[in-house]
Amino acid sequence: MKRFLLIDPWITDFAAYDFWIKPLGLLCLAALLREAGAKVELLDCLDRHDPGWLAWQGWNSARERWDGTGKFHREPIPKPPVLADVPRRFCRYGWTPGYLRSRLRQMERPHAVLVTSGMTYWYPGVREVISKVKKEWPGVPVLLGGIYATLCPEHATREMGADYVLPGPLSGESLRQLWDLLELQAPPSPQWFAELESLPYDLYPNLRSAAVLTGLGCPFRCSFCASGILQPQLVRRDPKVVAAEIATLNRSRGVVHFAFFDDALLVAAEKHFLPICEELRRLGVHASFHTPNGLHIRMITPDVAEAMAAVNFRTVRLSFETSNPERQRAMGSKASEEDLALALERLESAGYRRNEVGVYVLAGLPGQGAGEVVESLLAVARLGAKASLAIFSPIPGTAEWRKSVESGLFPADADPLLGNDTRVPLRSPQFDLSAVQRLRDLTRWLNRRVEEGLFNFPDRESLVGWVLGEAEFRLAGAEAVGGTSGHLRGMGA
Ligand code: B12
Repeated sequence: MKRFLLIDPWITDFAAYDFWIKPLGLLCLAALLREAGAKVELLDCLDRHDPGWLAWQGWNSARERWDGTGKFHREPIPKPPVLADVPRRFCRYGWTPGYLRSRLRQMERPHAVLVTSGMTYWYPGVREVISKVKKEWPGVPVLLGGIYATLCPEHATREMGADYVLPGPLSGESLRQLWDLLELQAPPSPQWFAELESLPYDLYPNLRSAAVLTGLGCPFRCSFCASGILQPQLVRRDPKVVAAEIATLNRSRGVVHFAFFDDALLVAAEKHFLPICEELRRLGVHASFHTPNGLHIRMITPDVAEAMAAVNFRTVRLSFETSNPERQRAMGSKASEEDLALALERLESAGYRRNEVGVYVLAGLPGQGAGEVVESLLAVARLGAKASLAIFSPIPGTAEWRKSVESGLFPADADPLLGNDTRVPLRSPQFDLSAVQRLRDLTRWLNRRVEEGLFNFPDRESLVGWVLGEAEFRLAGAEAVGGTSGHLRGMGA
């Protein structure tokens, strides 16, 4: 019997937090390899609940928040030279190399090792993991795939030390190539995803939360997003099968937190999302559901809002990005401020408090000034919702990437590390790190006001001046909500 080891590398970054993270690409691959009769083992260097890892740290269990999220173990590591200008500590998040080595040494030598990759700028962790594997088992072929490998295939081929880099989704063609490399018979059907019964979560001995994938891809082509490159067509699983998978994990493994990682969960909801919710109710699943990846605002119909409340969606994030109508149009006309207002009304009618809803606002898009971001944050606050600030970083292959290259912000052959969202604002003519820090402080402050039901905000100009360090005034209580950027003196808010 063929034996394959699947590895999800650790993260190397300035910051990382476990928002129900699971290597779904690897889990899909594991399901297919098992169906082909192979034995599969998984080392997920981001699994905070792995019993061996807990014991290695001398812990009984990992600390977590009410929603199942939590902090990774982290260790400072040398900052890559191209990031030397970022005044932050660079860390490895997840298992230590020592623990990974000990796990590799307990294992029998596999026929091949399959490694996945996440963010493009997390590649140092991928390289380090591959080199550890190569050191333990010289001669065992290492195959690399995943998001970084798909978006930066040349870089990955040149730099990672893998024997094979397999970019792209697992489609008919790439599966044939993979099956040949692994010397397996009969590749899976090209419809494998639509036919997927369940993800092999039994590979996690101590499963506390699960990521759910009901569909791959997205019919929208937002200018900053790579979804269309990663998976050109929307493919979906049967709603009943998805609900059954969740119900089984809930009953047999006691999992109560499920995070949907879909890019287009609500598209054609009457045929997909609504039946999933209906089935979850019919099966009597008692759990909390989370959508950390933003939902399409215009698709929050009254039925969708009610279904979300009925099955207990607790973390609800909406993708707004900006309140600026021109930029909304340029990015793909996903949602206007009116659309956001309507969605919030519907969620409220379904039983949500507006301030339970998180709204993504993007900062640092090419040509976007601080004024637009402040305006967008204020728009969200005025509507009574909480903003979640996402810092823009250009992703190779997207329209915004091309704009960033054309505007000279980025060389076309830039090291993917330069796309790190902590570093990107350093290079923007409109932003610097302290402006970003102030935008973060402002977001926290506005969210606190919204939570307290205080809806009088300073005017836009004063806030922009403050964000840019040109004006000083006091955001009452900003320190108490974790403000770090100083200069919070002067004018009253
Ligand atoms: C879920 C998700 C999240 C979640 C969970 C995060 C996580 N780290 O897992 C949340 C919401 C928290 C999140 C946050 C962010 N995300 Co995000 N996220 C995603 C999303 C929607 C899905 C990822 C996923 O699970 N896909 C499904 C699996 C099945 O796909 P896959 O891994 O690619 O696997 C397929 C193939 O690659 C292949 N495969 C995979 N591994 C292997 C291995 C081998 C050997 C082989 C042969 C094949 C293979 O098989 C699979 C099937 O075809 C992607 C978009 C996307 N469509 O992928 C964005 C995405 C990864 N995120 C992105 C971004 C920008 C972010 C943020 C930085 C946004 C922000 N500015 O705040 C933050 C960063 C958070 C962090 N530090 O983790 C970008 C990536 C940017 C980059 N430079 O790489 C993406 C691509 C979205 C986009 N905007 O284009 N994210």
